[in-house]
Amino acid sequence: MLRLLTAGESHGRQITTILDGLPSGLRIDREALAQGMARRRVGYGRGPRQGLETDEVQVLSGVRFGHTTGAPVTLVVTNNEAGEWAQTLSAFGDPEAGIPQRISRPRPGHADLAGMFKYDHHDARDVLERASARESVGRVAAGEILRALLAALSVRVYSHVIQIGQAKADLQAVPPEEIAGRAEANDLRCAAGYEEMRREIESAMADGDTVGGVFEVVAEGLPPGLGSSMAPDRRLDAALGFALLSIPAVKGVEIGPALENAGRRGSRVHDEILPRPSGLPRRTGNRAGGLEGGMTNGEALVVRGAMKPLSTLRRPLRSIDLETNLPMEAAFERSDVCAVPAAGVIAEAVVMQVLTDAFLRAFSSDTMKRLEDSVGAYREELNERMRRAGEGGRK
Ligand code: EPS
Repeated sequence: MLRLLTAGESHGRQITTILDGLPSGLRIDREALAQGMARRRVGYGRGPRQGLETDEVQVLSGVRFGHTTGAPVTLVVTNNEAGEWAQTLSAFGDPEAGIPQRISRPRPGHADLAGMFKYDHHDARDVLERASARESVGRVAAGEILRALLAALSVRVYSHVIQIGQAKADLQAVPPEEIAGRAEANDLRCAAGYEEMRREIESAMADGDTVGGVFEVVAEGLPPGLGSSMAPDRRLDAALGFALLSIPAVKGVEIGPALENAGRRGSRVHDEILPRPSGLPRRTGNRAGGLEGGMTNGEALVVRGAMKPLSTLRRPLRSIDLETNLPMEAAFERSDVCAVPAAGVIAEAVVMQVLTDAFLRAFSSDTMKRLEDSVGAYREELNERMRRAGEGGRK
């Protein structure tokens, strides 16, 4: 229903995003868009690049006087350093003219080696410019537009970091309603365990190393029934897995506490269903992470992503030079020590893409007004059903 395409090199002139399939009449707030972009640059342990970029989004099509028209939306984020890279990444320039040395020593863990083989490149630059997580700036820009759409449907999406290296957030003492606010207030985007996580980054930094971690994305206010159990490719779990694994360096996805659930008995995992005097039934917990049978179940959606440590190391690992086949240290360029906080923000964007798509499949609408009305009517239908059931039970 929703189509999204990004283009642009990490150090090229710009990252361009085209988002197609949005209903008309969605209000886009320029200030909210800018604030959303700023959240991705936050993060202790990020490299110098984040201080150089402002990530200002230019909206070049599909929005008129602050509202979507129904046409494809084009979003452009320019790179502030593009001038310095103009010759290196020139479309038609002379390849010998003052261009830095070719990168022929692939970094273990990066796309360099497989990409150079696959595309027959002799300079890893031709691979890494697109493998770079800079691309995610475009998806976050699109995500901020989708955040407005979901907010109009009473859905709120946030994220927080739950682990960096060996340091895990102990959330036992944190009231769930405080998690988002706490995460927003620090540069690791975590709701607990800040000092321990920061020490993990400092220690990796001191060693010329990198560190990964785990983030959690939460979506509240979803009605039951988004996604489907009727066909494997319509399961929302599958779409979420695909989306999260499309973020560079994300190697694992968990729906709710799935790994912990795998080691428990069913009676200790499944959230019992209890009646409420009005409205949808109450659940005794949310160990399902808000998904049952490939569909939202009306509880908060909780998905986690595990990010491997970044593969550009200041103290490089062993590699080879692909031009000579001799052992060499891997190439190094300035890089980040930890990007887990940013990955959480990117994950919000891709989750919002999946959720918007699921809404549009269930309530296909050309205008925001019709979409809001249809979703509202569906929510009302469910409440009415439970009210009638309650009347039947009391007879
Ligand atoms: C990245 C390497 C770094 C990061 C970059 C992703 O860039 P550079 O090599 O230019 O310093 O800063 O992330 C971003 C630019 C961004 O906006 O997130 C990589 O190799 O993936």
